[in-house]
Amino acid sequence: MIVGLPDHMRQRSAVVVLTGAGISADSGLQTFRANDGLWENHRIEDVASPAGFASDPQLVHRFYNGRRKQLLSGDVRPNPAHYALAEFETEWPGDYLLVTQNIDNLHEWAGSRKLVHMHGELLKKRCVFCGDVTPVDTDLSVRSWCDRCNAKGGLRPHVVWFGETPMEMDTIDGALRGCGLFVAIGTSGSVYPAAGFVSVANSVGAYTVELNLEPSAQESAFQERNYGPAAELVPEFFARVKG
Ligand code: BV8
Repeated sequence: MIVGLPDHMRQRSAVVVLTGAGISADSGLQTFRANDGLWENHRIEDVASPAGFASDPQLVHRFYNGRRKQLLSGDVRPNPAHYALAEFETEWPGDYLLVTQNIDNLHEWAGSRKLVHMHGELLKKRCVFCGDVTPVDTDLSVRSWCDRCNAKGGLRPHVVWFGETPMEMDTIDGALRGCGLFVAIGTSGSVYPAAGFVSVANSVGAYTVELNLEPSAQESAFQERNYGPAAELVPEFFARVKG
Protein backbone atom coordinates (compact mmCIF):
# COMPACT_ATOMS: atom_id res chain seq x y z
CA MET A 1 0.00 0.00 0.00
CA ILE A 2 1.40 3.43 -0.81
CA VAL A 3 0.73 5.35 2.36
CA GLY A 4 0.28 9.02 1.60
CA LEU A 5 -1.01 8.54 -1.96
CA PRO A 6 -4.63 9.85 -1.99
CA ASP A 7 -7.16 7.11 -2.84
CA HIS A 8 -8.47 8.81 -5.97
CA MET A 9 -4.91 8.85 -7.36
CA ARG A 10 -3.99 5.34 -6.31
CA GLN A 11 -4.73 3.53 -9.56
CA ARG A 12 -4.18 6.42 -11.96
CA SER A 13 -1.27 8.25 -10.39
CA ALA A 14 1.43 9.29 -12.81
CA VAL A 15 4.69 7.67 -11.75
CA VAL A 16 8.21 8.98 -12.33
CA VAL A 17 11.19 6.79 -11.46
CA LEU A 18 14.80 8.05 -11.32
CA THR A 19 17.64 5.54 -11.31
CA GLY A 20 21.36 5.90 -10.70
CA ALA A 21 24.45 3.69 -10.72
CA GLY A 22 23.22 1.73 -7.68
CA ILE A 23 20.53 -0.10 -9.67
CA SER A 24 23.27 -1.50 -11.92
CA ALA A 25 25.56 -2.43 -9.01
CA ASP A 26 23.71 -5.74 -8.58
CA SER A 27 24.54 -6.43 -12.24
CA GLY A 28 28.25 -6.04 -11.55
CA LEU A 29 28.79 -2.47 -12.81
CA GLN A 30 30.78 -0.25 -10.45
CA THR A 31 29.12 2.86 -9.05
CA PHE A 32 30.72 6.29 -9.21
CA ARG A 33 31.09 6.74 -5.49
CA ALA A 34 32.87 3.44 -5.10
CA ASN A 35 36.65 4.17 -4.82
CA ASP A 36 35.62 7.64 -3.64
CA GLY A 37 34.61 8.64 -7.15
CA LEU A 38 38.09 8.08 -8.55
CA TRP A 39 39.23 6.30 -11.70
CA GLU A 40 42.95 5.66 -12.34
CA ASN A 41 43.48 8.25 -9.56
CA HIS A 42 41.57 10.89 -11.53
CA ARG A 43 38.42 12.52 -10.14
CA ILE A 44 35.60 11.26 -12.35
CA GLU A 45 34.29 14.81 -12.58
CA ASP A 46 37.62 15.65 -14.30
CA VAL A 47 37.55 12.71 -16.70
CA ALA A 48 33.83 13.04 -17.55
CA SER A 49 34.14 16.68 -18.66
CA PRO A 50 34.75 18.69 -21.86
CA ALA A 51 37.96 20.08 -20.32
CA GLY A 52 39.16 16.56 -19.54
CA PHE A 53 38.44 15.45 -23.09
CA ALA A 54 40.21 18.49 -24.54
CA SER A 55 43.31 18.03 -22.41
CA ASP A 56 43.66 14.25 -22.68
CA PRO A 57 41.20 12.67 -25.14
CA GLN A 58 42.93 9.29 -25.04
CA LEU A 59 42.53 9.10 -21.23
CA VAL A 60 38.80 9.86 -21.59
CA HIS A 61 38.45 7.34 -24.45
CA ARG A 62 40.19 4.76 -22.25
CA PHE A 63 37.68 5.46 -19.43
CA TYR A 64 34.68 4.86 -21.71
CA ASN A 65 36.22 2.07 -23.80
CA GLY A 66 36.80 0.08 -20.61
CA ARG A 67 33.21 0.56 -19.41
CA ARG A 68 31.81 -0.26 -22.88
CA LYS A 69 33.93 -3.43 -23.04
CA GLN A 70 32.70 -4.54 -19.61
CA LEU A 71 29.07 -3.83 -20.51
CA LEU A 72 29.40 -5.94 -23.68
CA SER A 73 31.51 -8.66 -22.03
CA GLY A 74 28.63 -11.09 -21.49
CA ASP A 75 29.24 -10.97 -17.73
CA VAL A 76 26.81 -8.06 -17.21
CA ARG A 77 23.05 -8.41 -17.55
CA PRO A 78 19.89 -6.85 -16.08
CA ASN A 79 19.02 -7.79 -12.51
CA PRO A 80 15.57 -8.23 -10.84
CA ALA A 81 15.32 -4.48 -10.24
CA HIS A 82 15.55 -3.71 -13.98
CA TYR A 83 12.98 -6.39 -14.78
CA ALA A 84 10.59 -5.24 -12.05
CA LEU A 85 10.54 -1.71 -13.53
CA ALA A 86 9.96 -3.03 -17.07
CA GLU A 87 7.07 -5.19 -15.81
CA PHE A 88 5.55 -2.30 -13.83
CA GLU A 89 5.64 -0.10 -16.94
CA THR A 90 3.48 -2.58 -18.86
CA GLU A 91 1.00 -3.11 -16.03
CA TRP A 92 0.52 0.40 -14.63
CA PRO A 93 -2.65 2.12 -15.95
CA GLY A 94 -1.42 5.65 -15.20
CA ASP A 95 1.32 7.66 -16.91
CA TYR A 96 4.85 6.39 -16.33
CA LEU A 97 8.36 7.65 -17.11
CA LEU A 98 11.71 6.10 -16.19
CA VAL A 99 14.55 8.66 -16.08
CA THR A 100 17.99 7.12 -15.75
CA GLN A 101 21.29 8.80 -15.01
CA ASN A 102 22.98 5.58 -16.16
CA ILE A 103 24.59 5.29 -19.56
CA ASP A 104 24.40 1.46 -19.63
CA ASN A 105 21.65 -0.29 -21.63
CA LEU A 106 20.33 -2.55 -18.85
CA HIS A 107 16.90 -0.87 -18.59
CA GLU A 108 16.08 -1.28 -22.30
CA TRP A 109 17.63 -4.77 -22.22
CA ALA A 110 15.13 -5.67 -19.45
CA GLY A 111 12.26 -4.29 -21.57
CA SER A 112 11.81 -0.68 -20.39
CA ARG A 113 10.54 1.55 -23.24
CA LYS A 114 9.19 4.70 -21.54
CA LEU A 115 12.79 5.63 -20.75
CA VAL A 116 14.97 8.76 -20.90
CA HIS A 117 18.77 8.55 -20.66
CA MET A 118 19.31 12.05 -19.23
CA HIS A 119 23.11 11.56 -19.21
CA GLY A 120 23.32 9.86 -22.59
CA GLU A 121 24.27 6.33 -23.67
CA LEU A 122 27.59 4.44 -23.59
CA LEU A 123 26.65 2.42 -26.70
CA LYS A 124 26.26 5.55 -28.86
CA LYS A 125 28.92 7.89 -30.29
CA ARG A 126 28.65 11.48 -31.55
CA CYS A 127 30.70 13.43 -34.08
CA VAL A 128 31.65 16.83 -32.69
CA PHE A 129 31.84 18.19 -36.23
CA CYS A 130 28.56 17.11 -37.84
CA GLY A 131 26.60 15.99 -34.76
CA ASP A 132 25.87 12.52 -36.19
CA VAL A 133 24.82 10.10 -33.40
CA THR A 134 25.21 6.40 -34.16
CA PRO A 135 25.59 3.12 -32.24
CA VAL A 136 29.07 2.03 -31.14
CA ASP A 137 30.21 -1.31 -29.72
CA THR A 138 33.96 -0.98 -30.22
CA ASP A 139 36.75 1.23 -28.86
CA LEU A 140 36.87 4.91 -29.85
CA SER A 141 40.13 6.85 -30.15
CA VAL A 142 41.52 10.08 -31.53
CA ARG A 143 42.12 8.17 -34.76
CA SER A 144 38.41 7.24 -35.18
CA TRP A 145 36.63 8.96 -38.04
CA CYS A 146 33.01 9.87 -38.75
CA ASP A 147 31.22 7.75 -41.38
CA ARG A 148 28.97 10.67 -42.31
CA CYS A 149 31.34 13.63 -42.66
CA ASN A 150 34.63 11.64 -42.77
CA ALA A 151 36.21 14.01 -40.24
CA LYS A 152 38.89 12.33 -38.12
CA GLY A 153 39.43 12.70 -34.38
CA GLY A 154 36.01 14.18 -33.64
CA LEU A 155 34.19 11.13 -32.27
CA ARG A 156 33.18 11.17 -28.56
CA PRO A 157 30.89 9.09 -26.40
CA HIS A 158 27.27 10.31 -26.67
CA VAL A 159 27.14 11.07 -22.97
CA VAL A 160 26.51 14.24 -20.93
CA TRP A 161 29.67 15.37 -19.15
CA PHE A 162 29.88 17.61 -16.09
CA GLY A 163 29.16 21.16 -17.22
CA GLU A 164 27.02 19.96 -20.16
CA THR A 165 23.22 20.16 -20.35
CA PRO A 166 21.38 16.92 -19.56
CA MET A 167 19.12 15.50 -22.28
CA GLU A 168 15.32 15.79 -22.56
CA MET A 169 15.00 18.09 -19.57
CA ASP A 170 11.67 19.48 -20.86
CA THR A 171 10.18 15.97 -20.98
CA ILE A 172 11.53 15.20 -17.51
CA ASP A 173 10.32 18.47 -16.00
CA GLY A 174 6.83 18.00 -17.47
CA ALA A 175 6.61 14.46 -16.07
CA LEU A 176 7.82 15.55 -12.63
CA ARG A 177 5.26 18.37 -12.44
CA GLY A 178 2.43 15.96 -13.25
CA CYS A 179 3.40 13.01 -11.08
CA GLY A 180 1.69 11.60 -7.98
CA LEU A 181 4.53 9.21 -7.12
CA PHE A 182 8.29 9.82 -7.48
CA VAL A 183 10.73 7.00 -6.71
CA ALA A 184 14.54 7.44 -6.67
CA ILE A 185 16.52 4.19 -6.90
CA GLY A 186 20.28 3.64 -6.42
CA THR A 187 21.43 7.24 -6.57
CA SER A 188 23.58 9.18 -4.12
CA GLY A 189 21.69 12.38 -4.91
CA SER A 190 24.98 14.19 -5.41
CA VAL A 191 24.70 15.27 -9.06
CA TYR A 192 22.36 18.01 -10.27
CA PRO A 193 19.86 18.57 -11.75
CA ALA A 194 18.84 14.93 -11.02
CA ALA A 195 19.44 15.42 -7.29
CA GLY A 196 16.84 18.19 -7.30
CA PHE A 197 14.03 16.13 -8.89
CA VAL A 198 12.66 15.04 -5.50
CA SER A 199 12.13 18.69 -4.55
CA VAL A 200 10.13 19.33 -7.74
CA ALA A 201 8.01 16.24 -7.02
CA ASN A 202 7.43 17.37 -3.44
CA SER A 203 6.43 20.84 -4.67
CA VAL A 204 3.54 19.36 -6.68
CA GLY A 205 2.34 17.17 -3.81
CA ALA A 206 3.71 13.86 -5.07
CA TYR A 207 4.49 10.99 -2.70
CA THR A 208 8.30 10.63 -2.78
CA VAL A 209 10.22 7.43 -2.03
CA GLU A 210 13.95 6.61 -1.84
CA LEU A 211 15.10 3.01 -2.44
CA ASN A 212 18.86 2.85 -1.88
CA LEU A 213 21.64 0.87 -0.21
CA GLU A 214 22.16 3.72 2.25
CA PRO A 215 20.72 7.18 2.91
CA SER A 216 21.50 9.55 0.02
CA ALA A 217 22.39 13.23 0.21
CA GLN A 218 18.70 13.98 -0.42
CA GLU A 219 17.40 11.52 2.20
CA SER A 220 15.47 14.09 4.25
CA ALA A 221 13.42 15.21 1.22
CA PHE A 222 11.75 11.80 0.79
CA GLN A 223 8.51 10.86 2.54
CA GLU A 224 9.37 7.15 2.53
CA ARG A 225 12.87 5.61 2.64
CA ASN A 226 13.78 1.93 2.29
CA TYR A 227 17.39 0.76 2.45
CA GLY A 228 18.90 -2.39 1.00
CA PRO A 229 19.98 -3.82 -2.37
CA ALA A 230 17.85 -2.61 -5.28
CA ALA A 231 17.56 -6.17 -6.62
CA GLU A 232 15.55 -6.98 -3.46
CA LEU A 233 13.80 -3.66 -2.70
CA VAL A 234 12.54 -2.74 -6.18
CA PRO A 235 10.50 -5.87 -7.02
CA GLU A 236 8.97 -5.78 -3.54
CA PHE A 237 8.10 -2.07 -3.63
CA PHE A 238 6.52 -2.05 -7.08
CA ALA A 239 4.50 -5.16 -6.25
CA ARG A 240 3.11 -3.11 -3.34
CA VAL A 241 2.31 -0.18 -5.65
CA LYS A 242 0.43 -2.46 -8.06
CA GLY A 243 -1.31 -4.19 -5.16
C1 BV8 B 1 24.29 20.78 -15.56
C2 BV8 B 1 27.48 10.66 -17.60
C3 BV8 B 1 23.29 22.84 -16.28
C4 BV8 B 1 28.89 10.35 -17.89
C5 BV8 B 1 27.34 11.95 -15.54
C6 BV8 B 1 27.56 22.92 -7.42
C7 BV8 B 1 26.32 22.70 -6.88
C8 BV8 B 1 25.33 22.10 -7.62
C9 BV8 B 1 25.56 21.71 -8.93
C10 BV8 B 1 26.79 21.90 -9.44
C11 BV8 B 1 27.80 22.53 -8.70
N1 BV8 B 1 28.90 22.59 -9.49
C12 BV8 B 1 28.62 22.03 -10.70
C13 BV8 B 1 27.34 21.62 -10.67
C14 BV8 B 1 26.60 21.00 -11.76
C15 BV8 B 1 27.06 19.56 -11.93
C16 BV8 B 1 27.02 18.80 -10.62
O1 BV8 B 1 25.96 18.43 -10.14
N2 BV8 B 1 28.23 18.55 -10.05
C17 BV8 B 1 28.30 17.81 -8.80
C18 BV8 B 1 29.62 17.04 -8.76
C19 BV8 B 1 28.19 18.82 -7.65
N3 BV8 B 1 26.10 18.98 -12.85
C20 BV8 B 1 26.31 19.09 -14.16
O2 BV8 B 1 27.30 19.56 -14.66
C21 BV8 B 1 25.16 18.59 -15.04
N4 BV8 B 1 24.84 19.63 -15.96
O3 BV8 B 1 24.11 21.06 -14.39
O4 BV8 B 1 23.99 21.63 -16.62
C22 BV8 B 1 21.84 22.60 -16.48
C23 BV8 B 1 21.06 22.20 -15.40
C24 BV8 B 1 19.70 22.00 -15.61
C25 BV8 B 1 19.14 22.18 -16.87
C26 BV8 B 1 19.95 22.57 -17.93
C27 BV8 B 1 21.30 22.79 -17.74
C28 BV8 B 1 25.57 17.37 -15.83
C29 BV8 B 1 25.87 16.23 -14.88
C30 BV8 B 1 26.03 14.95 -15.68
C31 BV8 B 1 27.42 14.39 -15.50
N5 BV8 B 1 27.50 13.08 -16.16
N6 BV8 B 1 27.32 10.76 -16.16
C32 BV8 B 1 29.29 9.04 -17.31
O5 BV8 B 1 28.43 8.27 -16.85
O6 BV8 B 1 30.52 8.79 -17.33
S1 BV8 B 1 27.10 12.00 -13.86
C33 BV8 B 1 27.41 10.46 -13.27
O7 BV8 B 1 27.66 10.61 -11.90
C34 BV8 B 1 26.22 9.57 -13.34
O8 BV8 B 1 25.51 9.70 -14.53
C35 BV8 B 1 25.43 9.95 -12.14
O9 BV8 B 1 24.52 10.96 -12.45
C36 BV8 B 1 26.48 10.50 -11.23
C37 BV8 B 1 26.71 9.53 -10.12
O10 BV8 B 1 25.54 9.50 -9.41
P1 BV8 B 1 24.83 8.13 -9.03
O11 BV8 B 1 24.22 7.53 -10.24
O12 BV8 B 1 23.96 8.49 -7.92
O13 BV8 B 1 25.98 7.14 -8.60
P2 BV8 B 1 26.78 7.18 -7.22
O14 BV8 B 1 27.91 6.22 -7.34
O15 BV8 B 1 27.04 8.59 -6.86
O16 BV8 B 1 25.73 6.61 -6.16
C38 BV8 B 1 25.31 5.28 -6.24
C39 BV8 B 1 24.30 5.09 -5.13
O17 BV8 B 1 23.81 3.75 -5.21
C40 BV8 B 1 24.92 5.24 -3.74
O18 BV8 B 1 24.06 6.03 -2.95
C41 BV8 B 1 24.97 3.80 -3.21
O19 BV8 B 1 24.73 3.76 -1.82
C42 BV8 B 1 23.85 3.14 -3.95
N7 BV8 B 1 24.03 1.72 -4.16
C43 BV8 B 1 25.19 1.04 -4.35
N8 BV8 B 1 24.91 -0.27 -4.53
C44 BV8 B 1 23.56 -0.39 -4.49
C45 BV8 B 1 22.99 0.87 -4.26
N9 BV8 B 1 21.68 1.06 -4.14
C46 BV8 B 1 20.88 -0.02 -4.27
N10 BV8 B 1 21.34 -1.27 -4.48
C47 BV8 B 1 22.66 -1.49 -4.60
N11 BV8 B 1 23.12 -2.75 -4.81
